[in-house]
Amino acid sequence: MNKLTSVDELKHAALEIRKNLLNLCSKQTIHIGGDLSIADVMTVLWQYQMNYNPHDPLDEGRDRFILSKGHASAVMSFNQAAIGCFDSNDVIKEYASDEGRFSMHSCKLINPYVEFSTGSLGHGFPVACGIAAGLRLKDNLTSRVYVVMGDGEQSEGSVWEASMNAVHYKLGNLVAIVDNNGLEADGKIEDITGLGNLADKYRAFGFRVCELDGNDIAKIKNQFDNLPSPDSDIPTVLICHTVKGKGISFMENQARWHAGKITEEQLKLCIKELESGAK
Ligand SMILES: Cc1ncc(C[n+]2csc(CCOP(=O)(O)OP(=O)(O)O)c2C)c(N)n1
Repeated sequence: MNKLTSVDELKHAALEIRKNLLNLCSKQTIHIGGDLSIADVMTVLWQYQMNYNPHDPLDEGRDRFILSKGHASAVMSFNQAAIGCFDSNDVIKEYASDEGRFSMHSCKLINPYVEFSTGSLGHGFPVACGIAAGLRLKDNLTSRVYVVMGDGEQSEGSVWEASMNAVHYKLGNLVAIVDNNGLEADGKIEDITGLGNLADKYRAFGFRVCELDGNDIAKIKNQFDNLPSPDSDIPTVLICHTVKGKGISFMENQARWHAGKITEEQLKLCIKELESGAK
């Protein structure tokens, strides 16, 4: 497919992703809260930013994407569908079925467009760092590695071991993205394992740190447009301030909607709310 280039096109694309997510959520339980919070970033990443050819998913020159918060597999699958990896109706039909290509957590064994299977928090980010280091060893100085983590995921020690290594190995080809929605599965991050000032923490480790509204398409696009060159020496982290459940008023900022299923009646209300918000 042709890449989307304008903010308006990307806003429309993000609306379509949200509609697909809610539709799927009316069929079965998905991790809807964290899918919706990161939907705008994922849309700009997959439909504008990444160098990725769905007809050649193993092309050496591709950008790599790791969904470290692997439970948000639905928002990734719908973005892959949007760029032509498969049909979005396939995602709705096959998601979490025994024979399907799409599971509750991102799985490489059944979906060939998944770079690395994830779901156990704290694993994807270290792997992304390893892939970024490996690209350097292979003299690939043009590909980037993008990795999306949750803010609850930041309490995994492996995130900080990997951060030290990312800086030590000068992985300027690494772009870490934190979905900073303030909620975990059961409650507020600050009540479970408070993160303090996350930007200062990454800065102290030696990252280039950018903070932004992660539900603002224009701001997200702008951050991607201004990334340092992939052959540079300092890894980037984008701390994206987002709203869990973004776009659906009864889900926003509610830990109860970390995962769940909606009724057909609720689906109609959700679609109406999304469409009225888009005007
Ligand atoms: C190692 C590990 N521990 C626990 C879980 C169960 N779990 C799944 S999602 C989740 C909450 C994650 O919160 P966050 O990273 O903030 O994700 P988001 O709110 O963006 O969905 C937890 C604890 C897991 N998947 N992996």
